[in-house]
Amino acid sequence: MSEALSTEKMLSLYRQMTFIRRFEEHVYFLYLQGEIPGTVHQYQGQEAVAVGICDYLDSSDWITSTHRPHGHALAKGVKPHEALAELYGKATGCCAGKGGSMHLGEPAVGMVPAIAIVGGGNSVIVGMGLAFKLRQTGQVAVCFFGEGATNEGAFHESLNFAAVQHLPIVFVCENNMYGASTAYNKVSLVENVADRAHAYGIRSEIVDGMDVLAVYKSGGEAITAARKGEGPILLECKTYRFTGHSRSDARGYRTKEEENFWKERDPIPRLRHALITEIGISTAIFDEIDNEVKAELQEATAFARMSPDVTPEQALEGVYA
Ligand SMILES: Cc1ncc(C[n+]2csc(CCOP(=O)(O)OP(=O)(O)O)c2C)c(N)n1
Repeated sequence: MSEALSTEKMLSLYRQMTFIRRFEEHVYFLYLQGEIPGTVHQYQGQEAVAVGICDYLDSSDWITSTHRPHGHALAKGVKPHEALAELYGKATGCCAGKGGSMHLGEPAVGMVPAIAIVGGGNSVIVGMGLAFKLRQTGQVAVCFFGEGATNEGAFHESLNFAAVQHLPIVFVCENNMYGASTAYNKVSLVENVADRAHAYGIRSEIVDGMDVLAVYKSGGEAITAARKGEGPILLECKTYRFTGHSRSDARGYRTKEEENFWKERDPIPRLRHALITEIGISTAIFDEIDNEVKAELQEATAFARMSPDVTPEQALEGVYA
């Protein structure tokens, strides 16, 4: 366990991961109840990545996200009740009910509404990084993407452009091993995404994405370096999604043994265990966190349910052509 982090900070990371886990479980329940329309791509298992990275960012820094954005949004500071209202398609949602799950985001907290086109955020991030560099604001741009995006042209073009321009960008690949049902090792002979960075002359690192303290440490170093003009940097966080890709995924492309292997590395019990055994945190603290999270989710659900639907007139607001 990292000795540099305060107990307070570690408990905060634990709370954030727990919140995202419970939020996702609750969203799945609401989705099965038919309360949330469309489909959802869930983040259970990957919480350490969003939390470890976003906790280090300033509110003026920006992120881009993917079709799997709930964890990124909550970690970057989108308010849970506005995120949930967005999933319901309500007018009080963070995108006024027009984005839904796959376009969750909130410019006010530094998150471009998520882009569901695989590799889409990789293109947008270079424009953002270039603007930060030209304006000399000291802001950093973080691009979250899956390993599936690394065979898109946009991934390569954006890495190259960001590299030659020395942009303040951290590319965070969440390698959960599968792009939908396709295993990464079936579509790439390069074992690690991190190795691909060398082709563009930039730094990269492989990080244990199931360990929030490791992500926080490596993410913090990368963000600090990017802020000093030493970007871009690529982090490959090795992680696993505990659920299927989206709805109706029976997960026939992976074995129970493999799933169990990764569940044993679940970042939440892992940090909890370390806090209890190495710092002596009482289990009562975790019960307290669980109760607070549950209450916050109940309030958010009540808010979303009571919120008004988007009217036909509102649906036309923000349409430019
Ligand atoms: C350009 C493009 N091609 C295909 C899709 C359909 N699609 C949505 S998610 C996905 C898999 C993406 O895998 P990865 O990037 O590894 O992210 P993960 O789902 O593992 O988080 C695919 C193929 C898409 N949205 N965009």
